[in-house]
Amino acid sequence: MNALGIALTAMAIMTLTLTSADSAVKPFVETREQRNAKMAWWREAKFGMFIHWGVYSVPAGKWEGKDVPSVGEWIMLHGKIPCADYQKLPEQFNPTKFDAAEWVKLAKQAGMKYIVITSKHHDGFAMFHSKTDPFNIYDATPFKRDPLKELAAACAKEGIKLGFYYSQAQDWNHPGGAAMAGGHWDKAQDGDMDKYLQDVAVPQVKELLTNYGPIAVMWWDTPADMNQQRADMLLPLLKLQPGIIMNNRLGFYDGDFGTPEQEIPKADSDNDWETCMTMNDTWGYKSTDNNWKSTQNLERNLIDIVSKGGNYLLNVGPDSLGQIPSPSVDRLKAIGNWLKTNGEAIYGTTRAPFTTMMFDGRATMKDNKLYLFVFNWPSDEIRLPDLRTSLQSARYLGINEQVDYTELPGTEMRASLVIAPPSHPDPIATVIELTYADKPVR
Ligand code: FHN
Repeated sequence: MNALGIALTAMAIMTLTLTSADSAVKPFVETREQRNAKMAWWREAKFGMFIHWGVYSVPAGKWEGKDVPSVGEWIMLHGKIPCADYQKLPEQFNPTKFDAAEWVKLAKQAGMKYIVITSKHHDGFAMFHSKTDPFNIYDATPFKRDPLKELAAACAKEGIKLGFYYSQAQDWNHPGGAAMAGGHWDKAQDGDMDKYLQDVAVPQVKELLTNYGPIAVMWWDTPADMNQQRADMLLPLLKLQPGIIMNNRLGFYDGDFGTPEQEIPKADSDNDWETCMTMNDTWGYKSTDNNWKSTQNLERNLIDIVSKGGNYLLNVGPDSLGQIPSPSVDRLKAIGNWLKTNGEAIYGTTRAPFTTMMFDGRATMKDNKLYLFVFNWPSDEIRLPDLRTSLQSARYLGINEQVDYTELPGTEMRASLVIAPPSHPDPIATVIELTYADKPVR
């Protein structure tokens, strides 16, 4: 499939994902207080690590010596690889460099508060010791370990919340898995979807929500051919994890949060949403994909997303030895370093009382404080709109200088603020903390 075909495929997936999963049918009966209590940690966390890791990291984007133009985890479909050939891959999958503690330590160093990892992607290969089906990393590879078990233990030890991604509808190696974006290409894939759900998806999700300790997020994906009857086969399993939250991609039902992908929506509601994004162009590892976004781009994406009330789920795609690519590691460490001195302007904040920025930057709010993130300073000053409260103090986070500001006269309770540029602005973003007499409102 050429690049256009891939783009159209992705569009089709996204349309299906965002429309079919964005129904208004609420999956749970809960009070506002119950919902707020359930979402509290997630709204505070703001920043998570997405991990796309699977047997597709073995071919890493190439098949029979040729590049397969697609994201790494879609190589089987775009390469139209026969099931029997793909099912030989686990013999070569022995990620001896995998170290769960190292991955969790990196997430913490990056300032990430939760991890969502692919437990089973569309290729149907389970990255855990599934008793449901031997097409899994424990039974089918020389590795003979359960990386999700090891990751769950490392997350519990370090206080990082753990979520599982599960492809509940698309499954290219089990008969009856939904056919999307080019459908089935191998007779072995033909079968009944309800039987696939009953025999594979339901028991595997049950294993995931039973055998790995506290699971904080269920991250469903591509709800192809899902309907209420099929969603109702899976939804009750969440009762195994009291307090768990789920995204909006189960199918038929809405979810606890929206999932804009590779994009940052405008800030137009107080709904919960999470942008998921790659650091290069692929979710699953591809040896040829070195189109890495800059640290500044990634950091400013985090600031932009949080200023609009969202979470950022930033992806890493480990290789077939279990190593996170070094360009990802370098970027995550740099982002974490910036968050060390500026994180209080990110974690636990909400949208500021104005969305139109009068300067090249963003703003967040927490209680009686406003945080301004100035990306590029104008030559003279930045201005803030009038706010119904009085400014008590101003300071830079991460810059050892006084904030030079003037309050211009306005109505008795409303004044606009002019702030002169510092001598050494932060190249990612200069953060100014403004403390007011009470919560700043327009
Ligand atoms: O098809 C998948 C894709 O491989 C990747 O997992 C993304 C991540 O959100 N979800 C689907 C495309 O929307």
